[in-house]
Amino acid sequence: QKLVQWSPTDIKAKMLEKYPPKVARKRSKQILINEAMENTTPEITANVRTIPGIITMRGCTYAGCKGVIMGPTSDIVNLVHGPIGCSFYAWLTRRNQSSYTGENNENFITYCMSTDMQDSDIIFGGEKKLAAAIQEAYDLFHPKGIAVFATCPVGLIGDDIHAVAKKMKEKFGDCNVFAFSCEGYKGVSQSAGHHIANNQVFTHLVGKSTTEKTDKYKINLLGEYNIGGDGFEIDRILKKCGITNIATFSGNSTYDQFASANQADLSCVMCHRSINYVADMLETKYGIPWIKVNFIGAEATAKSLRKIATYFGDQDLIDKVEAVIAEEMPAVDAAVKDVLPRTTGKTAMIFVGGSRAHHYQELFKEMGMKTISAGYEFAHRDDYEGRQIIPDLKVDADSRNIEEIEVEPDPVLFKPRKTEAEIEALEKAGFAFKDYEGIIPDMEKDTLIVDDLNQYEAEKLVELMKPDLFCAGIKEKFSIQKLGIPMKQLHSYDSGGPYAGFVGAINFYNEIDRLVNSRVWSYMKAPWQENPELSATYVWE
Ligand code: CFN
Ligand code: HCA
Repeated sequence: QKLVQWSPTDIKAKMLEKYPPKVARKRSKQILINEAMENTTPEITANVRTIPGIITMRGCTYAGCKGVIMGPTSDIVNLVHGPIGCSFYAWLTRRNQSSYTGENNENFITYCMSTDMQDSDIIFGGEKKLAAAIQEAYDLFHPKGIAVFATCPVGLIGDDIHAVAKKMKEKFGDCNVFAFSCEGYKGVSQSAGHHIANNQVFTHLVGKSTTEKTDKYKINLLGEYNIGGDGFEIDRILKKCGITNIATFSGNSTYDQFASANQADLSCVMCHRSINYVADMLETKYGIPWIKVNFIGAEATAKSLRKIATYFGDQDLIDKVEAVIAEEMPAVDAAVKDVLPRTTGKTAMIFVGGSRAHHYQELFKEMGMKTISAGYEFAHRDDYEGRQIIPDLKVDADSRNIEEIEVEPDPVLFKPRKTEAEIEALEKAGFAFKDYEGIIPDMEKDTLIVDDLNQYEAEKLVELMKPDLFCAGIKEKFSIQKLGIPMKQLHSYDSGGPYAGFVGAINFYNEIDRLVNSRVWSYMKAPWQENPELSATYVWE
């Protein structure tokens, strides 16, 4: 068999060659040959509409709002106003776990609640049906809160879900009812749904708690959704260090956690893409600064803990964090040492939502593996470049219909957690508050970065670059495996996890080792193996 080594330029050209010229031109701007931040690195186009006809990996705005941000909340009734399919789709598919039992077992995560709209509701309007469903949920559960989510038809027929929510809230008096205009068609991806969710959570929940949080070193953990139990492992570590996580947005979260987030000393942002709006609003209204953290990868976990300790600056905390790291790392080191001979030099591709395609590269690096191609489904340019980018109006037009809420400092509750002099001293000592990382500067030269990868391009990439492992979601899983390449879901973790923190890193090393070294994949015949014309190999220098 003839072996051909494709250059990144060849690969890009081959990915585009079958497209009509207009489509190729557009997609070309979303495929970047990485120059690893040398001056020649061109901009990547992101957060733009998927070209009709392309089978995208993306989800919709409703998925981003109902599924991602609000889905993991334990004791708020999540009621979907729409046809049953939308609710069924969002029913426990995201593997966000919850340990909350409440006083009366008020954990509603396992339920699937919907108004089950029918043709007649579409024609005559569904507001009465929605009010009846809210009443039913209230009578059944007497929850602290009921959240209502709009699906596409609700926006199209013009049901006023906010008016219904307000009326019911006034009627009950002891239950906070609020709604999200997160119709699936809004915006270009899940990302618009995050924004809508963030705005409403901030407006209707944050600051509403009556209990005072008095612990030392209080943080909010923003953008951690407890997929596969990641949040449990992070909480275990934080607790061991003496850091109190008063509110996770929104893994294993409760009504009261959201409501007390304004009392934290510091917000730690894990998935910047999905939650940066809340972090900024907490800072503006209550004076809570935020820092970027990442608990995916053992080294990244240690770095994030040190960063939190440095922010607070107390020697006791700094020592405690070092002691915890010293206690946890030997098991991690032993696990890495075990897998390294089998995983070093293996290659991976990662295509997931808006932050994991970057965060998981840390774990692969620890295993001596290279990420040769990666990209996000829906991240914005700031996630690619790792810096705040002034929104481009043209691009913003694609995240349509998101009402920006006005946030002003609260005259009573705004209290800067550190004085300006303290902040300046921290920054002088090299402490970066807003140093959120970017996939472009962090990936190696000549890697391929692809925004909003689609089914066709995924198969093409695998064919041309032949990675040892492909990471994406359920829609990609089986088509990739049929090509003879092991596939790991980095949304749902298949049924594995946790992968965050120290214990998570060990789990990940062992699972990936098994995957990339399993012989079963060599028995598969991919189309190019059966057809010699397609034979090619990608050699990593
Ligand atoms: S848990 Fe998060 S980490 S919230 Fe976001 S951008 Fe999705 S649901 Mo799927 S796995 Fe994914 Fe990220 Fe943030 Fe999850 S990479 S696509 S919307 N995501
Ligand atoms: C979503 C949720 C999702 C989908 C995962 C997948 C998740 O986008 O609606 O495609 O496997 O993590 O559950 O991203």
